Amino acid sequence: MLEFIEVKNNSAYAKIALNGAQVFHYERVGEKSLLWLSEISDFKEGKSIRGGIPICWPWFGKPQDKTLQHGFARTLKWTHISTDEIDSNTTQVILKLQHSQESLKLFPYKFELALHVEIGDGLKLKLKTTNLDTKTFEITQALHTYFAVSNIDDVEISGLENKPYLDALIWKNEIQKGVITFDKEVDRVYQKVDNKINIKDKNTTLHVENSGSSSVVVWNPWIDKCQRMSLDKNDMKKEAYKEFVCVESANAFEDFIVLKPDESHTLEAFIY
Ligand code: TA6
Repeated sequence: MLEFIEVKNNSAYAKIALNGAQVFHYERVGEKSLLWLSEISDFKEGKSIRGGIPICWPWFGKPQDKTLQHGFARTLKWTHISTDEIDSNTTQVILKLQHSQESLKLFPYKFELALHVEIGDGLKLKLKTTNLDTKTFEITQALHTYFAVSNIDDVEISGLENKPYLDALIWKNEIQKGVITFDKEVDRVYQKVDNKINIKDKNTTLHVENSGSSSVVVWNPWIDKCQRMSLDKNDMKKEAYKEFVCVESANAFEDFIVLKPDESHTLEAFIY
């Protein structure tokens, strides 16, 4: 079992694994968790939990290296820095990760990552990257959020109408026409997004507001890919595609971030 931080306050109950600084449970009082979590996910060091909010860093979607396609931040153990009540309804947890012999082999730069998680009526994540090196580096990144849904057939995502996106299934640039619904595999990187995204489920609508990011990734594996992943990774059931949709706050592909020595960048997602 992984070491994790538990937070319970007047507004919500959350759990954050030190492995990958991964928020994997967030439920507001009287509700179920907003985050989907695979019933058969592994909970072991060095592997990302299937569900919650994996942190993709220092790259997102590096196609040539499938095992590390979303970087290494989500599989390394972070340090718990602090847990503080910032008001009667909100708790802030801070975790950090710095370069190591292991990371330097994969990403040859000194860095500090700090994740601030605010747990209250909403869930806010701030991922701050600081360049501690003497050389400039660039990153892509994503807060790869798995939202629990009643049934993917009933889900409708709005706020991305008319936005350009890269269809990662066919590597083709398209423009979003109307709201997004699901009747097949969807794997899209929307660009130039600076507005609220709405995730409408049967009886509820969630909102995601980002800052320090202009990419939003929308993903559902649908039947065939879910089956392949279930067999290949054995961390989610074949029918899991019905239970979640990923709406990821990102800086992906052409929305990469360049940091000179001592510069920082913060990617923020607010879910409510
Ligand atoms: O964000 C969408 C995506 O890049 C999909 O293509 C799929 O690979 C998903 O991430 C999950 O990737 P993972 O490495 O966590 O299995």
